[in-house]
Order: sequence, then C-alpha cells, then structure tokens
Amino acid sequence: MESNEDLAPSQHVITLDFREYFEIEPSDNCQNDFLEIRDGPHGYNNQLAKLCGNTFPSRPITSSDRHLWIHFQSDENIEYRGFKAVFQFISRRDATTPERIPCYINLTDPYDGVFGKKDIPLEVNESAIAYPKLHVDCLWSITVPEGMTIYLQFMEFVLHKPNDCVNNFVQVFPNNTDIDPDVKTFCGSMANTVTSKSNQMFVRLYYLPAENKTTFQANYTAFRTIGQEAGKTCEPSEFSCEDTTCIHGTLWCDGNFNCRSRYDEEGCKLLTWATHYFRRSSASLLADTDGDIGVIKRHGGWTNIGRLKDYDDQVGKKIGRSTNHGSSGGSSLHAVGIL
Ligand SMILES: [Ca+2]
Ligand SMILES: [Ca+2]
Repeated sequence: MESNEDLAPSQHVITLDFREYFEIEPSDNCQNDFLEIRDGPHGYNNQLAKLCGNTFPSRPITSSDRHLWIHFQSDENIEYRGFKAVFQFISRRDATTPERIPCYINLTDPYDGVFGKKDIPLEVNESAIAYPKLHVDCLWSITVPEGMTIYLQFMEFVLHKPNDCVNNFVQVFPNNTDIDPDVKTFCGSMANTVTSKSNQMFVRLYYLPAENKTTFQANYTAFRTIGQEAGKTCEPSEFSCEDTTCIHGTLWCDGNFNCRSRYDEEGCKLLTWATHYFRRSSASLLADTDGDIGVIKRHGGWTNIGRLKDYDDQVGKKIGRSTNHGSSGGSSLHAVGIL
C-alpha cells in the first residue's frame, strides 16, 4: 500500500498519462486491487478515478490545481503486473478557475482552544469574494501533548443549506485525513461532539462562498484518561472530570465546558468571587473582601485538610490549597466560594 502526492509549480496543473502497460487485478468496483487518484493534496479530495483491470484509462487525468493524490492498493491475493504512468506539469493558462489559495490553520494550544470560520486567512476570504462559485476548502489541524486525546464540541454550526452535503459541510477526522472510516461529516442542522483517537485531530470546512451564512465555531479540550484501578488519580496540575479523565487545572470554572461530564463548570455559577488559579496575594484579597466561602470544591490537586488550615489561619477563611503549579514556582490556590 502506497500513497503519494505530486505538487506542481505555481500556476500549473498536473496531467497523468498511462503508458506501455496497465494491468491491475480486475474485481467488482475495483475492491481488491486498485489505483485511486484524487484532485488535491489529501485523501478526502474529489475522486478523479478508481482504476483496475486491463483497459488503459481512455484519456490523461488532469488536476484542477497544483496537487494530485495517488494511492495504489493491492490485497494479499493475485498480483498483476501493475502500471506505468508519466506526469507532467502544464501551464494553467487556459484554466477557467484561479489557483486555489491554501487554507491551513494549525492549532497548538496544548490544553484547549476555540476556532472556527473567523480564522480563515484574509487572502482566502478575498478570493472567496472574487470567486463566489469556487468552494472554500480549509483544514484545521489540532495537536495536543503526547498521551492526551482531544474532545471537540461545536458551539456554533450554521450551514446555509442544511441538507446539502455536497457543497456545504464540516468534516472531522479523528485520526488522519486519508479515507478514514471514522470520518464524521456534518451537513445537517447540528454537529455532534467528536473524540480523537490520538493527540491529533483534523477539522475541515468546505463551502460555497455564495452561501455566506455557512459558519462554525468549535472548542477543543485535551484530556488524559486514567485507568479505573484504585489509586489512579489526576496529577496535581490537573482537574478530575470524575469520569476517569483529567483536564488541565486552569480549565476549572473558566466559563467553558471542557469535561465531557461538564463537571468542570458545575456549581461555578454560584460564585461571586472565584478563580480557578490564584496565588497567596489573591487569597489575602479574597479575605479582604470579607467573603464567607461557603463552598469548597475538592480538586485532584488538593493535599489534605491539615495543610488547608494554614490558609484558614492566614486569611481567616476556608480556602483550598493545591500543590505547586506550572513553572512560576509559587504556590497557587484553588478555591470556589460564595460571598
Ligand atoms: Ca490482488
Ligand atoms: Ca472549563
């Protein structure tokens, strides 16, 4: 099994011409052995051909842009001679559409992030205005630290034609951008949550600029799964979602749902003065406001009540203390209260 990608110079397209022999095991729908060619750099781009058998493709295959995606697959049985093809880069002088401007957005915030149509680069939007009948095709790539997986939720999802899965859709690739059996295509009136298979995930927006109401906004959260065995707990810097998953501690009561259980925002609306991440000076500030902290939320990072007492004495209030956080070196506090 092999995949390859050809890239033509700017203002060129690619033609692929078969020569001398073409012998790929014939089968219904070319399901056993086949050569697949797609019009673009990815396995999800439009299929130009899926070939097998002994008949030469009748004419050269031409890309509409600078990329062709070529994939040959053979199964374990019956092997034919194969094929030979020649590719050429030809000027797109006569092309009816302009060269597509690449639209790739990398998201690398390690613990969470919000993204959507607003991230599309200016030059892509300008091209969309100039050519409203040319699809916009953008890909967001999300990468979180090794060992973590990604939980994706849509906050906004509007397609101009809700049931048009050809011209307007959002796709989520929980694994890679090849033809992935796990790919989720959303083209109705709502988009479900998706969980990645690894520390990477891809989200694609494909729409006709003429349908300018199409938009989406989503957020992602990196989470770590811990075993169910007794004694497995989240790290001090993490918050426990109470469902054997852990998210980063800064996501607790930050106004966004990050746990799949939504536990990280539970009870937070009771707060009139609260922070998920503050320091000794902030603890004093909390005391100075003469607040009566009625709720203390237990947190994976808390140590024990004995250590909490230090803080009771210091600020006269009940405040939860976690162990050191992050690289700042200072002690940080996790407290939730009601004034
Ligand atoms: Ca075969
Ligand atoms: Ca949160």
